[in-house]
Amino acid sequence: MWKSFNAYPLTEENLYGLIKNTIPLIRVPRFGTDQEAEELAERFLQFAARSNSVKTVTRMGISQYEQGTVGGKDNYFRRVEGAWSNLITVCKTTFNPTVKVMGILREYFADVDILTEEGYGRYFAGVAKLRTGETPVHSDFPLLGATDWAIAKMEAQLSWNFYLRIPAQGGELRIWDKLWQVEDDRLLEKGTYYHDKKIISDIPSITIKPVLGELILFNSRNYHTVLPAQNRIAMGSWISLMPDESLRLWS
Ligand SMILES: O=C(O)CCC(=O)C(=O)O
Ligand SMILES: [Fe+2]
Repeated sequence: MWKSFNAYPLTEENLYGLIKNTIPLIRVPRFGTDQEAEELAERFLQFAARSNSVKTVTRMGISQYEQGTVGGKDNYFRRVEGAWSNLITVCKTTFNPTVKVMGILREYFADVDILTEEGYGRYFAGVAKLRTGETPVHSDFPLLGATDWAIAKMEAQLSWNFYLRIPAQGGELRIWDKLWQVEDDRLLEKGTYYHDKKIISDIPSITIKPVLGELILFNSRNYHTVLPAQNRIAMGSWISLMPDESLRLWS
């Protein structure tokens, strides 16, 4: 349960607040300048135009859910190095947000790195997403769908998002004060990781309009959604707290 429905600044105490779910989110203003955000967005769009695009979310990078849980472990790890090389190309003239996030986290945690999978190597971390339309209510804490992956050992999962383009209308991030529980999956929409809206009826929430260039961190086990928007661009990954108190990033 959250102690208040406000955004908090980045401090060690507040990072633990996210992990323990006593606060809803952390905002880091000007993680990148407007110019850096715009340049990353431009370069991502040039790139995304050449890659596979789906209807509501155009992605650059791979995700453990899409390419892994759905596509298979070999399929995911076969694509990891290619995804890293694309990310590095896009970030060449600005900075690599994944590396910068790890740098910030190292001020508070001794051991922060990219997650690795035994027998496969490192994961990818840092998916850029162009959204149009609405993102349905969901929770990102894939213990059940990933029992034979290193992520299944995690104790908590945070999400970081760096906002590269924010439309004037819509695109708010809404988070409910409710952590996913195993029994919730009776309300999972078939073949997706989205939950029926019933799961959050009567649950209090916080709604934040992201600001260009800022970084937002939240506990992705809480149900959340992105309200309808056109051409909203963000880049992010997961941060898992592992049993040895290390933080590991992956997408
Ligand atoms: O883009 C956002 O504001 C949040 C997207 C999301 O669903 C997540 O980070 O898990
Ligand atoms: Fe999410």
